[in-house]
Amino acid sequence: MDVNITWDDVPWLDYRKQISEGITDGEPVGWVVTHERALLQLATADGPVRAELSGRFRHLADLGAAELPAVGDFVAYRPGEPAQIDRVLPRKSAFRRKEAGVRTEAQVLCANADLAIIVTTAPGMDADDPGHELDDFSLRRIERYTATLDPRIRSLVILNKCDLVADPQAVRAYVAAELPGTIVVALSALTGDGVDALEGILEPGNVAVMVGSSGCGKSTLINRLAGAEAKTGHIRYTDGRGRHTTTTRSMYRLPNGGIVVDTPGMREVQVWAEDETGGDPVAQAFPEIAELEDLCKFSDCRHEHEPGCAVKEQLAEGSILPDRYRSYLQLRNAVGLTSEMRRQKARERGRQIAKFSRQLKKDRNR
Ligand SMILES: Nc1nc2c(ncn2[C@@H]2O[C@H](COP(=O)(O)OP(=O)(O)OP(=O)(O)O)[C@@H](O)[C@H]2O)c(=O)[nH]1
Ligand SMILES: [Mg+2]
Ligand SMILES: [Zn+2]
Repeated sequence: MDVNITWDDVPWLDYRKQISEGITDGEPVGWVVTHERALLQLATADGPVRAELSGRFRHLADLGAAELPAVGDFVAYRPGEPAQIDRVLPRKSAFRRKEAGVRTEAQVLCANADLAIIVTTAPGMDADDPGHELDDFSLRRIERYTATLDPRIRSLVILNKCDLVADPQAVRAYVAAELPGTIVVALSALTGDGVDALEGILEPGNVAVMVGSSGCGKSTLINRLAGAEAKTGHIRYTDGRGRHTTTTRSMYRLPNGGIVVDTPGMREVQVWAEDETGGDPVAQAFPEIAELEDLCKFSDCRHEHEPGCAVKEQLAEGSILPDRYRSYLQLRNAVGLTSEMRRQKARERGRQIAKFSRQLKKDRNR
């Protein structure tokens, strides 16, 4: 696991400006730069450190009372070989994903990121059928990505493989019009065309996490951005079809000091409920709808059959796209369902944690 990040690259001061609680002065702190199963690699003021979770932390995590550290997390550790991680310091943001299936828990993919880069293959366009959706491309999938984002993380969409489309700027304009409020960049990771637009967005000290389906070109783009600085090749293997697939999450420092996290491709994005910030990720993914909500007659308007609904009015007038409206309702309802499942799970977990603390107390008094 060779990663080109040293403590000098770590945005610790920036983090401390935003997070002041839950940190003990003098306690050794590391930044998780990569992990392979239970073994984590930290960048620390004392150089690279190999670390694992302490037994107590692992137990709390098993109970669901603590979230496992992810790439980008600051952790407090006890030196050793390997060092022991006792806790994760408060996060300024968390990029989570929920696996397809019935689990109600989401996994943290990257912590403390400033920017999420949603990569997708550019849609094919032809004169008869503008917006014809080719293989990997789906507007609705992009909405699902933005609707699961922590509101504290900015996002942008990359249409990659533009060397394969006739008119990248027309494709970009089409996608931007279909996704109001979304920043869309068209480029080719292979030829490098359009990549400079992205370089201006990745600021020194900022952490960007790259997400998207397998094969959309995330690793190729990171290689392109990193130039001679890093090669993502060492975290790839070739599958039976000769493809290189990323299997771990790792971060790379770019020549300008920006940091990018590569992630394995996701097969499907599941929406789920997460409101630790009190924000509404679904509303955030549909700004043109959210900004009308205050104008509805009823403050709890669901924009379905209520009279005086400003959203339905704009829909009738054509300033809200029908597909966007449908997608918004669908995502909102899906999030409502997972929220209910999560509440049930949380009650169950509360009981288990109470039992664990009683046991700890009993052991101590013995
Ligand atoms: N034509 C073209 N091919 C590209 C471009 N970017 C990536 N590719 C190709 O697409 C394939 C997949 O690229 P990767 O960078 O491995 O994709 P990935 O998103 O990292 O995939 P996972 O690691 O599986 O999630 C490779 O064969 C790349 O050469 C591009 O801009 N244009
Ligand atoms: Mg990859
Ligand atoms: Zn309404």
